[in-house]
Amino acid sequence: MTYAQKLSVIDLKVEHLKNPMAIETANPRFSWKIISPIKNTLQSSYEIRVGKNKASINLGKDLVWEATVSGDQSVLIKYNGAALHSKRRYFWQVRVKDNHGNTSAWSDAHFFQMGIGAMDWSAKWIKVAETDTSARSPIFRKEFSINKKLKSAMVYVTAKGLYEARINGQRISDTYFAPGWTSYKNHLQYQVYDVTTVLKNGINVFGVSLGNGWYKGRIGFGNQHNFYGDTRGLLLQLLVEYTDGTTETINSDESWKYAYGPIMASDIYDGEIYDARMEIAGWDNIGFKEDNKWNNVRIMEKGPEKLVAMAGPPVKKHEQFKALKIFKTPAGETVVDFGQNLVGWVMLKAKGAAGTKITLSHAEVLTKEGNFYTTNLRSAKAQDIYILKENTAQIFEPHFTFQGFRYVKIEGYPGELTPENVTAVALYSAMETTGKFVTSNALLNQLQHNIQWGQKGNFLDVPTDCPQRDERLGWTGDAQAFANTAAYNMDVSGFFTKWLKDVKADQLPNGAIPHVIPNVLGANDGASAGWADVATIIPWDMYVAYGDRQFLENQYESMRKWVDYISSTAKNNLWNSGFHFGDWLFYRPNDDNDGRAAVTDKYLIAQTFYAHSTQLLINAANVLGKQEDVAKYSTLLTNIKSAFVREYMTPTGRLVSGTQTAYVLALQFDMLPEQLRAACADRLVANIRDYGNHLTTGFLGTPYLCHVLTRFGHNDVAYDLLMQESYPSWLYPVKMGATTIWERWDGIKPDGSFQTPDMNSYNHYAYGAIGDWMYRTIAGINSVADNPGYKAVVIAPKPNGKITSASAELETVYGTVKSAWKLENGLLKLEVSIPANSKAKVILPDLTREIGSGTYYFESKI
Ligand code: RAM
Repeated sequence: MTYAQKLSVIDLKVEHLKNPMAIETANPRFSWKIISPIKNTLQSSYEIRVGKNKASINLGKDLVWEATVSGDQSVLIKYNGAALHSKRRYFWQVRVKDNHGNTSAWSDAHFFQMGIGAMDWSAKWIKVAETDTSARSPIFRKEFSINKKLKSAMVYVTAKGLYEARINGQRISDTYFAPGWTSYKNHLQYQVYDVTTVLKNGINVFGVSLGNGWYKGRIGFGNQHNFYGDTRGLLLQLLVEYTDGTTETINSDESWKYAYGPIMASDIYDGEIYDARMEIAGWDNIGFKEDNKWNNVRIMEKGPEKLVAMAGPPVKKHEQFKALKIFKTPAGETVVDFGQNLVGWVMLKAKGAAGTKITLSHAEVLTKEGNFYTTNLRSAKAQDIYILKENTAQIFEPHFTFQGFRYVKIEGYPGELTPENVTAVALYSAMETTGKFVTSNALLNQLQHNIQWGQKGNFLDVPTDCPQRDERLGWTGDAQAFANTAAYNMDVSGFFTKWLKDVKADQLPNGAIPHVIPNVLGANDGASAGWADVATIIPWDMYVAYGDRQFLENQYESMRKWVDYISSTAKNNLWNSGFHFGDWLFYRPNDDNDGRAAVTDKYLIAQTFYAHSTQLLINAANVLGKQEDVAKYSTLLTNIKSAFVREYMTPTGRLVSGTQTAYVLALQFDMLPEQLRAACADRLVANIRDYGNHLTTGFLGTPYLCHVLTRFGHNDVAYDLLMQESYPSWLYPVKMGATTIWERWDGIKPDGSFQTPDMNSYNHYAYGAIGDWMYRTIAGINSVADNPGYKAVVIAPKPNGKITSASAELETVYGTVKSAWKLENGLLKLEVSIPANSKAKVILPDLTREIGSGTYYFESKI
């Protein structure tokens, strides 16, 4: 929480990003936050100026846009000045007036840089001369001179595969896994790095290595390689501006040289082999003469892909973990425990005789006997191998692979392995942490921790189902289930802006949406209910969380095509055909004599998602003012619901599948006649009680389960489920020592044995979707769809005696929203903070208040 002495403007962003380096739109949008020591503060007007020079912007000189606008809009204001030029950096600042008559100082100047236009690429794609079949990483090299005083130097770079770019022996950025994973055949991202302070006067050198990555490496099922292409390539353009006004361009072209470096093999699933004996000393620095023996590169044909600016946050290194314990397992293996299931890699320090081979294998769990267990990684080797050169201490880390692990088995380490020699590093997309959630219950706090780590581990450039086995794909069902929770924990606006472009790009011409995005499973796989509905669900969720209409504008056609696709396959308004995953991984006990398995009819599920997607399309059409579509799809929605009632419900409101998921989806999506809903909710409760207060839901029912219970007056049952510690429940894995969310409710069974290794990930965020209910209902922080992005907040905590306090903070686009309560002497005591330029409605059991910004305290009967 930021406290202010006086009215000020902070956190300036352009297109959700701080000082972005490559803006693609002609009218970028500006956002800022306002802080004020006075309650009920609203912006009454703003002044904005955008100029070419940082030094003169304060003087109001060299401006391209200057505007004074009344009103309280402070988020996503569209640029409306002179045409912006590609590659150019612009500076901007704002000051605001408030409703109390105060004026802030001008904010610090921030910048944004325009991307490089398609016509401005003069670099050529380069590749190795031979057929690109070597597992080794090629390294490319080029010297160039800087002979005048530099004003600025920007490198634009991308690759087919993954690249690591260096200048004069140093990595040019702390971004990893660039250019990121997109639907490469449609669009390929480039990155921009400011190297003005890196370049020296005189000779400089580029050194770039390439890895297979998602582009050419193993991806998807069935040992599939070369999915996007069989040849790695590099495209690099350095644009230099001198202080005398002249410019120069250094391009990847036929003058570059290449060789093969010490990365002997590298693959996302299998890991990396690095042979230090193959290092070429000085290859990426000046003064290296042996490149006269290197090969000349070949020029590569440009592909069909469009080069686009990076839309989401880059992958970076984050937390580091020291070894908690180094021990010998009963099987006699040396294993390091880092105490946290995480995604990234291990940095290893080693020194030994040349040729010493050290193997690092990764695992998420140990067997009940305490042995190292990798069967659930299936065919992913997930192994990093380092081969030492003569006796010098070296620090190793992989380049083009990542692993999901808590434990690392180390073989062949020379000498004694001590904690100083091994450090685990987490890597994930650099999203700002926005949510904090703490209660009086330690297990619940661990659950929140596990949800956050499930997110960190699976938000590595695309939202994946799991980060460790031979899969790691952008499963759409998982992503839609978790998106709301994700938007509480971290700022995922940029992350999903990027990924939704791929949803749109990989949507099939008939409107079906593949199971995974980017789609590497083939064009026939598509349109599973609850998976494909990602097309409507995430754009809407992001609109509500960030108040950004562009999520709807950009995706509207894709949303509409998806709903039209369902309609085209439906008969009499029933979506009852095609393949569906159904309520994936629902409760399915082994001994099923009494019909305890909670199997929900897949077409019943499909019908509810047909309605849900149609409703979201109507919502989007309303926001965008498409009244014809509102009318058209509202009629469709009525028909979908009638068809549901006809086909799946008895006249008294019993559903053909009497499962929790069936009742949850029917109630959540308003499928049932109003007068029957309460009775249906009672049936849901009876079912839960019958299972001894256990949930039986899978991927599709789980996200809505507690929401439905709370909405229909059974908040106590929602808490019973949440606080349940025995299988199946959210806290069961916590009790079993989980540090992330598991794919299955019983990934480890009560007797310590494992579920089937065919599909048993210990880092799978889908069931973490309960986080949304925890923020919304326990802490009570809600965005309002008709005033989205927390411009209006509803604070409505619904406590329950099972926990005595809860506190959450959410960094919204307006600033920090806080809701913290405790139960004391039979009273609910609540502290609420609302950021300036926002407002809230506080709803407690015995009071309702409208408040403006500021901090407030309330007491209410429980
Ligand atoms: C498996 C994973 C994934 C799920 C699909 C249907 O690959 O469990 O999370 O979405 O199946």
